[in-house]
Amino acid sequence: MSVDATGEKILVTAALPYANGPLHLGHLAGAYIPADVYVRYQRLKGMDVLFICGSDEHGVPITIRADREKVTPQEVVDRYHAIMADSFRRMGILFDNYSRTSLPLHHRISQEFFLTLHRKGYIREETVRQFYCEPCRRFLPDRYIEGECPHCHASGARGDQCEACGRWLEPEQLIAPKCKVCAAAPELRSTRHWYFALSRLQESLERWQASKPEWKSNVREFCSGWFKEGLTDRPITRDIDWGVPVPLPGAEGKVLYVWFDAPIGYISSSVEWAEKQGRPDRWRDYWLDPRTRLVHFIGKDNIVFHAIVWPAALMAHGEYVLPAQIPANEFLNIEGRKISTSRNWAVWVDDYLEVFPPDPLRYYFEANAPENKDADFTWKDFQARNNGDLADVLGNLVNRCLTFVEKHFDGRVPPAGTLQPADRALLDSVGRSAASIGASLEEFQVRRAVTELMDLARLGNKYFNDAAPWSELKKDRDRCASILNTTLQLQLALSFLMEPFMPHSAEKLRLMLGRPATLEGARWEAVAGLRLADGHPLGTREILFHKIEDPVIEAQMAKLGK
Ligand code: B3M
Ligand code: ZN
Repeated sequence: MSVDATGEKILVTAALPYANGPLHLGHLAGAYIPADVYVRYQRLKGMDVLFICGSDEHGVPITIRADREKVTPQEVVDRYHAIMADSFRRMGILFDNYSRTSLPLHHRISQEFFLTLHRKGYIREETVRQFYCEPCRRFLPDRYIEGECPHCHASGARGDQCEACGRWLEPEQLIAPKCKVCAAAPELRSTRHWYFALSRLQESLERWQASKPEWKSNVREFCSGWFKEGLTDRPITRDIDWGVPVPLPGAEGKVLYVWFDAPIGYISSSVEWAEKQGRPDRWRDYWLDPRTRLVHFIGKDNIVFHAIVWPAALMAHGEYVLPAQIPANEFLNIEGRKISTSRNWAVWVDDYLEVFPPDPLRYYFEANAPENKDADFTWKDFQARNNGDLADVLGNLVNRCLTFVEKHFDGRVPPAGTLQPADRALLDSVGRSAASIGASLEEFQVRRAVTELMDLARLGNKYFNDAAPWSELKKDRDRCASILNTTLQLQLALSFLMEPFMPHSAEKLRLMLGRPATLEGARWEAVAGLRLADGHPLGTREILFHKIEDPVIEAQMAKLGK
Protein backbone atom coordinates (compact mmCIF):
# COMPACT_ATOMS: atom_id res chain seq x y z
CA MET A 1 0.00 0.00 0.00
CA SER A 2 2.47 2.64 -1.13
CA VAL A 3 0.52 5.84 -0.64
CA ASP A 4 3.31 8.34 -0.81
CA ALA A 5 4.25 9.30 -4.35
CA THR A 6 7.89 9.78 -3.35
CA GLY A 7 8.11 6.13 -2.31
CA GLU A 8 8.99 7.28 1.18
CA LYS A 9 8.11 4.75 3.84
CA ILE A 10 8.75 4.09 7.48
CA LEU A 11 9.94 0.85 9.00
CA VAL A 12 9.25 1.02 12.71
CA THR A 13 10.61 -1.52 15.14
CA ALA A 14 10.16 -1.87 18.88
CA ALA A 15 12.81 -3.76 20.90
CA LEU A 16 12.22 -7.50 20.96
CA PRO A 17 11.34 -8.33 24.57
CA TYR A 18 13.00 -11.37 26.15
CA ALA A 19 10.49 -14.20 26.41
CA ASN A 20 11.53 -14.91 29.99
CA GLY A 21 8.58 -13.36 31.78
CA PRO A 22 5.32 -11.54 31.08
CA LEU A 23 5.28 -7.92 29.95
CA HIS A 24 5.42 -5.32 32.66
CA LEU A 25 4.73 -1.61 32.71
CA GLY A 26 8.40 -0.73 32.20
CA HIS A 27 8.28 -2.40 28.80
CA LEU A 28 5.18 -0.50 27.75
CA ALA A 29 6.38 2.93 28.84
CA GLY A 30 9.82 2.66 27.29
CA ALA A 31 9.33 1.34 23.81
CA TYR A 32 5.94 -0.03 22.89
CA ILE A 33 3.42 2.69 23.62
CA PRO A 34 5.53 5.46 22.06
CA ALA A 35 6.11 3.26 19.00
CA ASP A 36 2.43 2.42 18.62
CA VAL A 37 1.38 6.09 18.94
CA TYR A 38 3.92 7.06 16.31
CA VAL A 39 2.82 4.33 13.91
CA ARG A 40 -0.87 5.09 14.25
CA TYR A 41 -0.22 8.78 13.66
CA GLN A 42 1.93 8.15 10.58
CA ARG A 43 -0.76 5.88 9.16
CA LEU A 44 -3.42 8.57 9.68
CA LYS A 45 -1.13 10.89 7.76
CA GLY A 46 -1.20 8.38 4.92
CA MET A 47 2.38 7.17 5.29
CA ASP A 48 3.32 3.66 4.26
CA VAL A 49 4.43 2.09 7.58
CA LEU A 50 5.60 -1.39 8.51
CA PHE A 51 5.56 -2.05 12.29
CA ILE A 52 7.72 -4.96 13.37
CA CYS A 53 8.42 -6.76 16.62
CA GLY A 54 8.80 -10.25 18.06
CA SER A 55 10.00 -12.17 21.08
CA ASP A 56 13.72 -12.39 21.80
CA GLU A 57 13.91 -16.08 22.62
CA HIS A 58 17.64 -16.68 22.97
CA GLY A 59 20.26 -15.75 25.45
CA VAL A 60 21.06 -16.38 29.03
CA PRO A 61 17.95 -14.65 30.45
CA ILE A 62 15.99 -17.55 28.93
CA THR A 63 18.30 -20.38 29.97
CA ILE A 64 18.60 -19.06 33.52
CA ARG A 65 14.83 -19.10 33.84
CA ALA A 66 14.64 -22.59 32.33
CA ASP A 67 17.32 -23.88 34.73
CA ARG A 68 15.48 -22.39 37.68
CA GLU A 69 12.13 -23.88 36.67
CA LYS A 70 13.68 -27.19 35.55
CA VAL A 71 12.03 -26.99 32.12
CA THR A 72 13.49 -26.60 28.64
CA PRO A 73 14.22 -23.16 27.19
CA GLN A 74 11.66 -23.93 24.48
CA GLU A 75 8.94 -24.39 27.10
CA VAL A 76 9.88 -21.08 28.69
CA VAL A 77 9.70 -19.14 25.44
CA ASP A 78 6.53 -20.85 24.25
CA ARG A 79 4.78 -19.81 27.43
CA TYR A 80 5.93 -16.20 27.54
CA HIS A 81 5.72 -15.58 23.81
CA ALA A 82 2.00 -16.35 23.99
CA ILE A 83 1.43 -14.17 27.06
CA MET A 84 3.32 -11.22 25.60
CA ALA A 85 1.65 -11.41 22.20
CA ASP A 86 -1.73 -11.40 23.95
CA SER A 87 -0.83 -8.44 26.18
CA PHE A 88 0.31 -6.39 23.20
CA ARG A 89 -2.87 -7.14 21.30
CA ARG A 90 -5.13 -6.25 24.20
CA MET A 91 -3.24 -3.01 24.82
CA GLY A 92 -3.92 -2.09 21.20
CA ILE A 93 -0.24 -2.24 20.29
CA LEU A 94 -0.77 -3.70 16.87
CA PHE A 95 2.37 -4.87 15.11
CA ASP A 96 2.14 -5.91 11.50
CA ASN A 97 4.06 -8.95 12.64
CA TYR A 98 5.07 -10.30 16.03
CA SER A 99 7.65 -12.98 15.35
CA ARG A 100 9.98 -15.17 17.40
CA THR A 101 13.72 -15.61 17.17
CA SER A 102 13.52 -19.36 17.80
CA LEU A 103 11.91 -19.88 14.37
CA PRO A 104 13.95 -21.75 11.73
CA LEU A 105 13.46 -18.75 9.44
CA HIS A 106 15.24 -16.50 11.92
CA HIS A 107 18.04 -19.01 12.42
CA ARG A 108 18.60 -19.19 8.69
CA ILE A 109 18.62 -15.42 8.18
CA SER A 110 20.95 -14.87 11.15
CA GLN A 111 23.35 -17.50 9.89
CA GLU A 112 23.37 -15.92 6.42
CA PHE A 113 24.04 -12.53 7.98
CA PHE A 114 26.92 -13.97 10.01
CA LEU A 115 28.39 -15.70 6.95
CA THR A 116 28.24 -12.50 4.90
CA LEU A 117 30.24 -10.67 7.56
CA HIS A 118 32.62 -13.60 7.78
CA ARG A 119 33.12 -13.66 4.02
CA LYS A 120 33.78 -9.93 4.00
CA GLY A 121 36.48 -10.31 6.61
CA TYR A 122 34.65 -8.68 9.51
CA ILE A 123 34.66 -11.79 11.67
CA ARG A 124 37.78 -13.50 12.94
CA GLU A 125 38.43 -16.46 15.17
CA GLU A 126 40.37 -16.28 18.39
CA THR A 127 41.34 -18.60 21.16
CA VAL A 128 40.44 -17.05 24.46
CA ARG A 129 40.50 -17.96 28.10
CA GLN A 130 37.14 -18.33 29.66
CA PHE A 131 35.75 -19.45 32.98
CA TYR A 132 34.89 -23.12 33.13
CA CYS A 133 32.90 -24.63 35.97
CA GLU A 134 34.18 -28.09 36.86
CA PRO A 135 31.11 -29.29 38.87
CA CYS A 136 28.72 -28.06 36.12
CA ARG A 137 31.06 -29.30 33.34
CA ARG A 138 30.65 -26.28 31.12
CA PHE A 139 32.02 -22.93 30.07
CA LEU A 140 30.11 -20.25 31.87
CA PRO A 141 28.39 -17.46 29.96
CA ASP A 142 29.05 -14.04 31.47
CA ARG A 143 25.72 -13.91 33.21
CA TYR A 144 26.33 -17.23 34.96
CA ILE A 145 29.22 -15.70 36.88
CA GLU A 146 28.85 -13.44 39.88
CA GLY A 147 31.31 -11.62 42.05
CA GLU A 148 32.38 -8.31 43.50
CA CYS A 149 32.42 -5.33 41.13
CA PRO A 150 35.99 -4.06 40.57
CA HIS A 151 34.71 -0.48 40.23
CA CYS A 152 32.11 0.10 42.96
CA HIS A 153 32.78 -3.07 44.99
CA ALA A 154 29.11 -3.99 45.14
CA SER A 155 28.59 -7.72 45.61
CA GLY A 156 26.52 -9.76 43.15
CA ALA A 157 27.89 -8.04 40.05
CA ARG A 158 27.31 -10.15 36.92
CA GLY A 159 30.03 -11.19 34.53
CA ASP A 160 28.70 -8.80 31.87
CA GLN A 161 27.59 -5.83 33.94
CA CYS A 162 27.35 -4.46 37.45
CA GLU A 163 23.77 -3.43 38.09
CA ALA A 164 24.83 -1.21 41.00
CA CYS A 165 27.13 1.13 39.03
CA GLY A 166 25.97 0.21 35.51
CA ARG A 167 29.51 -0.45 34.17
CA TRP A 168 30.09 -3.13 31.57
CA LEU A 169 32.39 -5.88 32.80
CA GLU A 170 34.43 -8.78 31.55
CA PRO A 171 34.06 -11.82 33.82
CA GLU A 172 37.82 -11.90 34.56
CA GLN A 173 37.53 -8.46 36.15
CA LEU A 174 35.22 -9.73 38.89
CA ILE A 175 36.71 -10.08 42.34
CA ALA A 176 36.12 -13.60 43.77
CA PRO A 177 34.02 -14.93 40.86
CA LYS A 178 31.52 -17.71 41.55
CA CYS A 179 29.32 -19.94 39.37
CA LYS A 180 25.75 -18.76 39.70
CA VAL A 181 24.37 -22.28 39.47
CA CYS A 182 26.55 -24.22 41.92
CA ALA A 183 28.56 -21.44 43.65
CA ALA A 184 31.89 -23.14 42.88
CA ALA A 185 34.87 -20.96 41.92
CA PRO A 186 35.34 -21.38 38.16
CA GLU A 187 38.76 -21.71 36.50
CA LEU A 188 40.05 -20.13 33.28
CA ARG A 189 40.42 -22.49 30.31
CA SER A 190 41.03 -22.05 26.58
CA THR A 191 38.15 -22.01 24.12
CA ARG A 192 37.56 -20.66 20.58
CA HIS A 193 35.32 -17.72 19.77
CA TRP A 194 34.48 -15.45 16.87
CA TYR A 195 34.94 -11.70 17.09
CA PHE A 196 33.21 -8.93 15.19
CA ALA A 197 35.68 -6.25 14.02
CA LEU A 198 33.83 -3.35 15.57
CA SER A 199 37.00 -1.28 15.96
CA ARG A 200 37.42 -1.09 12.18
CA LEU A 201 34.01 0.52 11.84
CA GLN A 202 34.49 3.27 14.39
CA GLU A 203 35.41 5.93 11.85
CA SER A 204 32.44 5.15 9.59
CA LEU A 205 30.12 5.09 12.59
CA GLU A 206 31.36 8.45 13.82
CA ARG A 207 31.01 10.03 10.41
CA TRP A 208 27.52 8.60 10.03
CA GLN A 209 26.39 9.79 13.45
CA ALA A 210 27.76 13.28 12.82
CA SER A 211 25.01 13.53 10.19
CA LYS A 212 22.32 12.86 12.82
CA PRO A 213 22.11 16.05 14.90
CA GLU A 214 18.37 15.43 15.30
CA TRP A 215 18.93 12.32 17.44
CA LYS A 216 17.98 12.58 21.07
CA SER A 217 20.76 13.85 23.29
CA ASN A 218 20.75 10.71 25.47
CA VAL A 219 21.63 8.62 22.43
CA ARG A 220 24.24 11.02 21.04
CA GLU A 221 25.98 11.54 24.38
CA PHE A 222 26.04 7.84 25.07
CA CYS A 223 27.65 7.15 21.72
CA SER A 224 30.25 9.88 21.96
CA GLY A 225 31.30 8.39 25.30
CA TRP A 226 31.84 5.04 23.61
CA PHE A 227 33.71 6.60 20.71
CA LYS A 228 35.99 8.43 23.11
CA GLU A 229 36.88 5.22 24.92
CA GLY A 230 37.50 3.62 21.53
CA LEU A 231 35.47 0.71 20.15
CA THR A 232 36.97 -2.73 20.61
CA ASP A 233 36.24 -5.93 18.72
CA ARG A 234 33.48 -7.92 20.40
CA PRO A 235 33.03 -11.67 20.77
CA ILE A 236 29.77 -12.65 19.07
CA THR A 237 29.65 -16.34 19.93
CA ARG A 238 28.95 -18.20 23.15
CA ASP A 239 29.40 -21.69 24.55
CA ILE A 240 25.80 -22.65 25.24
CA ASP A 241 23.41 -25.02 23.55
CA TRP A 242 20.46 -22.62 23.18
CA GLY A 243 20.58 -20.14 20.32
CA VAL A 244 21.48 -19.88 16.64
CA PRO A 245 24.26 -22.40 15.89
CA VAL A 246 27.45 -20.84 14.51
CA PRO A 247 27.37 -21.92 10.84
CA LEU A 248 31.04 -22.82 10.46
CA PRO A 249 32.81 -26.17 10.39
CA GLY A 250 34.25 -27.05 13.75
CA ALA A 251 31.93 -24.73 15.64
CA GLU A 252 29.77 -27.41 17.22
CA GLY A 253 28.34 -26.40 20.57
CA LYS A 254 28.74 -22.68 19.84
CA VAL A 255 25.87 -20.31 19.25
CA LEU A 256 25.65 -16.68 18.17
CA TYR A 257 25.60 -14.20 21.04
CA VAL A 258 21.99 -13.17 21.60
CA TRP A 259 22.76 -9.52 20.94
CA PHE A 260 24.14 -10.47 17.55
CA ASP A 261 21.06 -12.38 16.41
CA ALA A 262 18.31 -10.37 18.16
CA PRO A 263 18.39 -7.23 15.95
CA ILE A 264 18.49 -9.48 12.89
CA GLY A 265 15.06 -10.48 14.24
CA TYR A 266 13.78 -7.17 12.86
CA ILE A 267 14.69 -8.42 9.39
CA SER A 268 13.43 -11.97 9.87
CA SER A 269 10.14 -10.71 11.31
CA SER A 270 9.74 -8.54 8.20
CA VAL A 271 10.45 -11.53 5.99
CA GLU A 272 7.89 -13.60 7.89
CA TRP A 273 5.36 -10.77 7.50
CA ALA A 274 5.93 -10.71 3.73
CA GLU A 275 5.50 -14.48 3.52
CA LYS A 276 2.24 -14.30 5.47
CA GLN A 277 1.06 -11.63 3.02
CA GLY A 278 1.66 -14.08 0.20
CA ARG A 279 4.11 -11.57 -1.29
CA PRO A 280 7.42 -12.96 -0.08
CA ASP A 281 9.52 -10.18 -1.59
CA ARG A 282 7.67 -7.32 0.05
CA TRP A 283 10.17 -7.04 2.92
CA ARG A 284 12.75 -5.88 0.41
CA ASP A 285 10.72 -2.73 -0.29
CA TYR A 286 11.54 -1.67 3.25
CA TRP A 287 14.96 -3.08 4.06
CA LEU A 288 16.67 -2.51 0.75
CA ASP A 289 15.24 0.84 -0.34
CA PRO A 290 17.16 3.98 0.68
CA ARG A 291 13.87 5.88 0.85
CA THR A 292 12.91 3.87 3.94
CA ARG A 293 13.18 5.59 7.30
CA LEU A 294 14.17 2.89 9.76
CA VAL A 295 13.12 3.87 13.29
CA HIS A 296 14.08 1.78 16.33
CA PHE A 297 12.08 2.40 19.52
CA ILE A 298 14.04 1.17 22.54
CA GLY A 299 14.75 1.68 26.23
CA LYS A 300 18.01 3.33 27.22
CA ASP A 301 19.72 0.09 28.27
CA ASN A 302 19.65 -0.97 24.63
CA ILE A 303 21.34 2.14 23.19
CA VAL A 304 24.82 0.70 22.63
CA PHE A 305 23.45 -2.23 20.67
CA HIS A 306 21.11 -0.21 18.46
CA ALA A 307 23.21 2.89 17.92
CA ILE A 308 26.66 1.29 17.65
CA VAL A 309 26.93 -2.48 17.32
CA TRP A 310 23.88 -3.08 15.09
CA PRO A 311 24.54 -0.18 12.66
CA ALA A 312 28.13 -1.40 12.47
CA ALA A 313 26.88 -4.89 11.57
CA LEU A 314 24.56 -3.37 8.96
CA MET A 315 27.42 -1.35 7.50
CA ALA A 316 29.63 -4.40 7.35
CA HIS A 317 26.86 -6.37 5.69
CA GLY A 318 26.30 -3.57 3.21
CA GLU A 319 22.85 -4.24 1.77
CA TYR A 320 20.36 -2.96 4.29
CA VAL A 321 19.25 0.54 5.26
CA LEU A 322 20.73 2.07 8.41
CA PRO A 323 18.60 3.43 11.26
CA ALA A 324 17.34 6.95 10.65
CA GLN A 325 16.17 7.48 14.21
CA ILE A 326 16.58 5.71 17.55
CA PRO A 327 14.13 7.23 20.00
CA ALA A 328 15.40 5.78 23.28
CA ASN A 329 13.45 6.37 26.44
CA GLU A 330 14.74 6.49 29.97
CA PHE A 331 13.57 4.11 32.67
CA LEU A 332 10.32 3.78 34.50
CA ASN A 333 10.33 3.37 38.26
CA ILE A 334 7.37 2.10 40.25
CA GLU A 335 6.31 3.94 43.39
CA GLY A 336 9.77 5.51 43.63
CA ARG A 337 11.74 2.28 43.28
CA LYS A 338 13.56 0.58 40.44
CA ILE A 339 11.52 -2.18 38.79
CA SER A 340 12.66 -5.60 39.98
CA THR A 341 10.93 -8.62 38.52
CA SER A 342 12.64 -10.99 40.97
CA ARG A 343 11.29 -9.04 43.96
CA ASN A 344 7.92 -8.64 42.19
CA TRP A 345 8.36 -4.87 42.29
CA ALA A 346 6.59 -4.69 38.98
CA VAL A 347 3.12 -4.39 37.56
CA TRP A 348 2.35 -7.06 34.98
CA VAL A 349 0.34 -6.03 31.95
CA ASP A 350 -1.86 -9.15 31.97
CA ASP A 351 -2.71 -8.49 35.65
CA TYR A 352 -3.51 -4.86 34.91
CA LEU A 353 -5.86 -5.84 32.08
CA GLU A 354 -7.87 -8.07 34.37
CA VAL A 355 -9.03 -4.99 36.25
CA PHE A 356 -8.77 -1.98 33.95
CA PRO A 357 -9.30 -1.14 30.28
CA PRO A 358 -6.18 -0.46 28.18
CA ASP A 359 -6.62 3.22 27.37
CA PRO A 360 -6.15 4.78 30.83
CA LEU A 361 -2.75 3.09 31.02
CA ARG A 362 -1.85 4.14 27.50
CA TYR A 363 -2.83 7.68 28.39
CA TYR A 364 -0.87 7.58 31.64
CA PHE A 365 2.33 6.58 29.84
CA GLU A 366 1.76 9.06 27.06
CA ALA A 367 1.37 11.87 29.58
CA ASN A 368 4.25 10.63 31.79
CA ALA A 369 6.57 9.12 29.21
CA PRO A 370 10.15 8.76 30.44
CA GLU A 371 11.30 10.80 27.45
CA ASN A 372 14.06 12.92 28.92
CA LYS A 373 14.44 11.57 32.42
CA ASP A 374 13.31 8.55 34.38
CA ALA A 375 9.61 8.61 35.22
CA ASP A 376 7.81 7.22 38.21
CA PHE A 377 4.60 5.23 37.99
CA THR A 378 2.41 5.48 41.06
CA TRP A 379 -1.05 4.02 41.35
CA LYS A 380 -2.31 7.28 42.88
CA ASP A 381 -1.06 9.30 39.87
CA PHE A 382 -2.65 6.78 37.60
CA GLN A 383 -5.96 7.19 39.40
CA ALA A 384 -5.64 10.99 39.32
CA ARG A 385 -4.90 11.04 35.58
CA ASN A 386 -7.81 8.75 34.87
CA ASN A 387 -10.32 10.52 37.07
CA GLY A 388 -9.08 14.05 36.42
CA ASP A 389 -8.07 14.20 32.77
CA LEU A 390 -9.97 11.34 31.19
CA ALA A 391 -13.22 11.22 33.16
CA ASP A 392 -13.58 14.86 34.23
CA VAL A 393 -12.28 16.60 31.12
CA LEU A 394 -12.76 14.40 28.08
CA GLY A 395 -15.48 12.10 29.36
CA ASN A 396 -17.46 14.87 30.96
CA LEU A 397 -17.49 17.02 27.83
CA VAL A 398 -18.85 14.13 25.81
CA ASN A 399 -21.36 13.00 28.38
CA ARG A 400 -22.83 16.42 29.13
CA CYS A 401 -23.30 17.28 25.49
CA LEU A 402 -24.69 13.92 24.38
CA THR A 403 -27.14 13.73 27.30
CA PHE A 404 -28.41 17.18 26.43
CA VAL A 405 -28.86 16.37 22.75
CA GLU A 406 -30.64 13.14 23.61
CA LYS A 407 -33.02 14.88 25.94
CA HIS A 408 -33.83 18.01 24.00
CA PHE A 409 -33.02 17.28 20.37
CA ASP A 410 -34.17 13.71 19.98
CA GLY A 411 -30.62 12.30 19.78
CA ARG A 412 -29.96 13.97 16.43
CA VAL A 413 -27.29 16.52 15.57
CA PRO A 414 -28.98 19.93 16.01
CA PRO A 415 -28.66 22.27 12.99
CA ALA A 416 -25.55 24.40 12.86
CA GLY A 417 -27.53 27.54 11.90
CA THR A 418 -25.56 30.76 11.98
CA LEU A 419 -22.27 30.37 13.79
CA GLN A 420 -20.96 33.08 16.07
CA PRO A 421 -17.29 34.07 16.51
CA ALA A 422 -16.91 31.88 19.62
CA ASP A 423 -18.15 28.84 17.68
CA ARG A 424 -15.82 29.54 14.82
CA ALA A 425 -12.92 30.10 17.15
CA LEU A 426 -13.44 26.65 18.69
CA LEU A 427 -13.69 24.95 15.31
CA ASP A 428 -10.60 26.83 14.08
CA SER A 429 -8.58 25.53 16.98
CA VAL A 430 -9.03 21.96 15.67
CA GLY A 431 -6.74 22.48 12.68
CA ARG A 432 -4.15 24.21 14.82
CA SER A 433 -4.19 21.43 17.40
CA ALA A 434 -3.91 18.75 14.75
CA ALA A 435 -0.88 20.53 13.30
CA SER A 436 0.88 20.93 16.61
CA ILE A 437 0.11 17.40 17.82
CA GLY A 438 1.50 16.16 14.52
CA ALA A 439 4.62 18.28 14.80
CA SER A 440 5.24 16.95 18.31
CA LEU A 441 4.84 13.35 17.19
CA GLU A 442 7.22 13.87 14.27
CA GLU A 443 9.79 14.75 16.94
CA PHE A 444 8.79 11.76 19.11
CA GLN A 445 7.44 14.12 21.80
CA VAL A 446 4.46 11.99 22.81
CA ARG A 447 4.13 13.75 26.11
CA ARG A 448 3.78 17.16 24.52
CA ALA A 449 1.44 15.76 21.87
CA VAL A 450 -1.02 14.24 24.32
CA THR A 451 -1.01 17.43 26.39
CA GLU A 452 -2.00 19.34 23.26
CA LEU A 453 -4.81 16.85 22.69
CA MET A 454 -6.08 17.29 26.23
CA ASP A 455 -5.83 21.09 25.90
CA LEU A 456 -8.24 20.89 23.00
CA ALA A 457 -10.72 18.95 25.14
CA ARG A 458 -10.30 21.56 27.89
CA LEU A 459 -11.04 24.28 25.38
CA GLY A 460 -14.20 22.40 24.48
CA ASN A 461 -15.29 22.26 28.11
CA LYS A 462 -14.65 25.96 28.57
CA TYR A 463 -16.60 26.77 25.43
CA PHE A 464 -19.51 24.61 26.55
CA ASN A 465 -19.58 26.26 29.99
CA ASP A 466 -19.31 29.79 28.64
CA ALA A 467 -21.87 29.26 25.90
CA ALA A 468 -24.24 27.61 28.42
CA PRO A 469 -26.64 25.90 26.01
CA TRP A 470 -29.05 25.09 28.88
CA SER A 471 -29.75 28.78 29.41
CA GLU A 472 -30.40 29.28 25.67
CA LEU A 473 -32.82 26.37 25.39
CA LYS A 474 -35.92 28.35 26.27
CA LYS A 475 -34.66 31.79 25.18
CA ASP A 476 -33.23 30.98 21.74
CA ARG A 477 -33.50 27.39 20.58
CA ASP A 478 -31.54 28.09 17.35
CA ARG A 479 -28.62 29.45 19.32
CA CYS A 480 -28.77 26.44 21.61
CA ALA A 481 -28.67 24.19 18.53
CA SER A 482 -25.59 25.99 17.14
CA ILE A 483 -23.72 25.51 20.40
CA LEU A 484 -24.51 21.81 20.55
CA ASN A 485 -23.65 21.38 16.90
CA THR A 486 -20.29 23.06 17.42
CA THR A 487 -19.54 20.91 20.47
CA LEU A 488 -20.43 17.76 18.55
CA GLN A 489 -18.13 18.74 15.67
CA LEU A 490 -15.34 19.16 18.18
CA GLN A 491 -16.04 15.69 19.56
CA LEU A 492 -15.88 14.25 16.09
CA ALA A 493 -12.45 15.83 15.66
CA LEU A 494 -11.40 14.50 19.06
CA SER A 495 -12.55 10.99 18.16
CA PHE A 496 -10.08 11.20 15.30
CA LEU A 497 -7.18 12.96 17.05
CA MET A 498 -7.43 10.52 19.99
CA GLU A 499 -6.87 7.56 17.71
CA PRO A 500 -3.07 7.31 18.06
CA PHE A 501 -3.24 7.71 21.83
CA MET A 502 -6.41 5.95 22.98
CA PRO A 503 -7.65 3.90 20.04
CA HIS A 504 -10.29 1.94 21.97
CA SER A 505 -11.93 5.05 23.41
CA ALA A 506 -11.65 6.87 20.11
CA GLU A 507 -13.63 4.08 18.49
CA LYS A 508 -16.18 4.10 21.28
CA LEU A 509 -16.65 7.85 20.85
CA ARG A 510 -17.13 7.51 17.10
CA LEU A 511 -19.85 4.93 17.70
CA MET A 512 -21.56 7.21 20.20
CA LEU A 513 -21.52 9.92 17.56
CA GLY A 514 -23.24 7.56 15.17
CA ARG A 515 -20.18 7.11 13.00
CA PRO A 516 -18.54 3.87 11.89
CA ALA A 517 -15.94 2.44 14.24
CA THR A 518 -13.28 2.59 11.56
CA LEU A 519 -11.81 5.77 10.22
CA GLU A 520 -12.76 5.25 6.56
CA GLY A 521 -9.60 6.68 5.07
CA ALA A 522 -9.84 10.01 6.88
CA ARG A 523 -6.56 11.95 6.91
CA TRP A 524 -4.83 13.80 9.72
CA GLU A 525 -4.42 16.97 7.65
CA ALA A 526 -8.12 17.04 6.85
CA VAL A 527 -9.46 16.53 10.36
CA ALA A 528 -10.62 20.15 10.69
CA GLY A 529 -12.99 19.55 7.79
CA LEU A 530 -14.79 16.54 9.30
CA ARG A 531 -18.47 17.28 9.92
CA LEU A 532 -21.54 15.57 11.31
CA ALA A 533 -24.49 16.56 9.14
CA ASP A 534 -27.49 18.39 10.62
CA GLY A 535 -30.01 15.80 11.77
CA HIS A 536 -27.46 12.94 11.80
CA PRO A 537 -28.63 10.37 14.37
CA LEU A 538 -26.23 9.79 17.26
CA GLY A 539 -25.39 6.32 18.52
CA THR A 540 -25.92 4.81 21.95
CA ARG A 541 -24.44 6.84 24.77
CA GLU A 542 -22.07 5.10 27.16
CA ILE A 543 -19.64 6.27 29.79
CA LEU A 544 -16.40 6.96 27.92
CA PHE A 545 -14.11 6.71 30.98
CA HIS A 546 -15.14 5.25 34.32
CA LYS A 547 -13.79 6.77 37.50
CA ILE A 548 -11.55 4.55 39.58
CA GLU A 549 -12.40 4.37 43.28
CA ASP A 550 -9.84 4.37 46.09
CA PRO A 551 -10.29 0.74 47.22
CA VAL A 552 -9.56 -0.50 43.69
CA ILE A 553 -6.28 1.41 43.67
CA GLU A 554 -5.38 0.32 47.19
CA ALA A 555 -5.86 -3.33 46.23
CA GLN A 556 -3.33 -2.85 43.41
CA MET A 557 -0.85 -1.12 45.69
CA ALA A 558 -1.04 -3.96 48.17
CA LYS A 559 0.15 -6.43 45.51
CA LEU A 560 3.51 -4.73 44.97
CA GLY A 561 6.51 -6.55 46.34
CA LYS A 562 4.42 -9.53 47.47
N1 B3M B 1 15.76 -8.47 24.38
C1 B3M B 1 16.76 -6.65 25.68
C2 B3M B 1 15.52 -6.22 26.33
O1 B3M B 1 14.49 -6.86 26.23
C3 B3M B 1 16.62 -7.33 24.36
C4 B3M B 1 16.24 -6.38 23.27
C5 B3M B 1 16.55 -6.92 21.93
S1 B3M B 1 16.18 -5.76 20.69
C6 B3M B 1 16.86 -6.37 19.30
O2 B3M B 1 15.61 -5.21 27.00
ZN1 ZN C 1 28.80 -24.29 38.51
